[in-house]
Amino acid sequence: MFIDEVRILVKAGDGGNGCLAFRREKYVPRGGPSGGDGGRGGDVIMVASPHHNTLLHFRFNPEHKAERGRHGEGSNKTGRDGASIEIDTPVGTIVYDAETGEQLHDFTEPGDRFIVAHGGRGGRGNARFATSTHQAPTEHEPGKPGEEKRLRLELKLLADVGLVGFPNAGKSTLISRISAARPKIADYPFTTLEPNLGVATVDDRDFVVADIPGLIEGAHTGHGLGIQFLRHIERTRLLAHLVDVSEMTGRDPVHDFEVVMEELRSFSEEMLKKPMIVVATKIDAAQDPERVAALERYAIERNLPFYKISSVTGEGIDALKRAMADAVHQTAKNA
Ligand SMILES: Nc1nc2c(ncn2[C@@H]2O[C@H](COP(=O)(O)OP(=O)(O)OP(=O)(O)O)[C@@H](O)[C@H]2O)c(=O)[nH]1
Ligand SMILES: [Mg+2]
Repeated sequence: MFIDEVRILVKAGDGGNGCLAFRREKYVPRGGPSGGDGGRGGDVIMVASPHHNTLLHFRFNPEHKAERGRHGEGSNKTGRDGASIEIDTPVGTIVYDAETGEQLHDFTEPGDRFIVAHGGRGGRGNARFATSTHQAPTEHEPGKPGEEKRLRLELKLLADVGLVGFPNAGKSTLISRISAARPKIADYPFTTLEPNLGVATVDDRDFVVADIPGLIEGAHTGHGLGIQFLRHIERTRLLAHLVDVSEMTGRDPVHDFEVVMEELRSFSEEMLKKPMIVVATKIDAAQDPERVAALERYAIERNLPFYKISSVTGEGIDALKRAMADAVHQTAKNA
């Protein structure tokens, strides 16, 4: 299951109350005020963790509360501060206040920390109110409540490679060949309704691949599944554009390629600036070599790397995987 949005409740610790007390000592008839301050409530801090890729753990644990501050005590004892809690969230999480819709933070780097709810201040004890003219104060404050917020967390998938192409182009089949992802695969369009993520490994280099729904002509006007799902690959470093070159499509591969490019453009110009690898798929089922050759020429004219694969026979898969890893790590270095 792919999860990219979750709601959680965070509650920082309340401040401890200030204390009302007077010294009582054996040989001192009238002691002075000695009520200590309450401790601060703990904060709720979110931390970007490189070890989390999804918001799934929040589904099982939607409430996070920090400890309250202890109350002040007599003999001028300040209450202990409440402990803060840290909650891990994947890099790429954007935090919104669920009530106002305001964006509070965008976690872009591992280790990035942000206080989502501040602990309440402790109340002052009566000792703090003593002055030369006011020697037996009875004033003391309650602790301030800790902040409580409903948050909406949104995670844009931090995939490195986005697979784009027509429905049925073989995107899900490819991700199942190069990663442990096991998405639904079928010979009808729009099999994939939700993005699938897979981790591919070449030698010791990992990269995350996102398999998304197919695009068709007019997707930006709502045809098929629309284009909104493209936001899941907005931050990828590389696009692999899959074009079915078999006769089964009944369409021209070069035309398919252009249609998808147009849909990408209508989502955002940035999409077209991403490095792209052109992948001719289902070459085992392509009878007419000219269909493959035409696409290859088209790619070469545009300086786009070209690969041909069959997910059935395995032909070309390793070379493509290696090219993806190289491109991902190359753009990582340049970034
Ligand atoms: N002959 C052949 N068939 C393939 C190959 N790759 C995928 N297929 C078949 O093509 C059909 C569509 O494959 P999918 O992987 O579901 O295609 P998709 O691009 O994910 O499709 P959507 O999710 O609908 O966008 C399935 O019946 C696959 O078995 C291939 O290399 N050769
Ligand atoms: Mg699919």
